[in-house]
Amino acid sequence: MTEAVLSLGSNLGDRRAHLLAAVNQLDSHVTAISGVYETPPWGDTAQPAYLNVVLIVNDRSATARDWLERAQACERAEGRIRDPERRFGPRTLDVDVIAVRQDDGTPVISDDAELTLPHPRAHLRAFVLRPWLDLRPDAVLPGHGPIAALLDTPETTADLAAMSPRPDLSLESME
Ligand code: A4P
Ligand code: MG
Repeated sequence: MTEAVLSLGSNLGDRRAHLLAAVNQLDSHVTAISGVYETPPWGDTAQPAYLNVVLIVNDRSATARDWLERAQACERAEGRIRDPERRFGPRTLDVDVIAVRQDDGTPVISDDAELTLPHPRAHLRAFVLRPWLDLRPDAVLPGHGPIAALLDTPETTADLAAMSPRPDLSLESME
């Protein structure tokens, strides 16, 4: 069995609908859904604000690679178009695998470019850490430490202050 932390983001079209479609596609594997946050664009500021959410997913038989494939299937289903010229550019849906752990709690560590675990930029991103903190206040990002502490670094504090909870767009109701 593996448990994965997935980060979902959208800043094009009906943002909430794209996030909800991914939740529905992952379906019974989803064990927890964070609050939805409106977040300033990270890495490429000339684009609309994102909605971000974090999911915890579980599957008795899934490998870490299976989670990447499922994440990419969710992106494809929402018509994600990749612009090779614009790495952190706008998108209907981005699903990143942040961290995976095995049944016994051992984190999966990988430096494979196809699937790097933990996600190489997660520790710099308030839009990942803050929703994750909603679900697991004691979570630790392997190699970087407690996520609560990572939200209090020069890389994250300005983005944390600029993001806002959107309880009006909650996905919990699954509507
Ligand atoms: N890849 C390697 N490790 C992973 C992983 N742990 N999870 C590979 C997901 N993918 C992983 O991804 C590029 C390659 O990364 C894939 O071939 C995959 O095998 P991609 O989805 O094709 O491209 P991308 O998402 O455009 O690029 P990248 O570098 O992954 O961008 P990010 O890091 O996903 O950033 N601002 C806010 N506020 N909210 C956001 O959600 N998202 C991004 C995208 C930028 N700014 C944002 C947000
Ligand atoms: Mg991505």
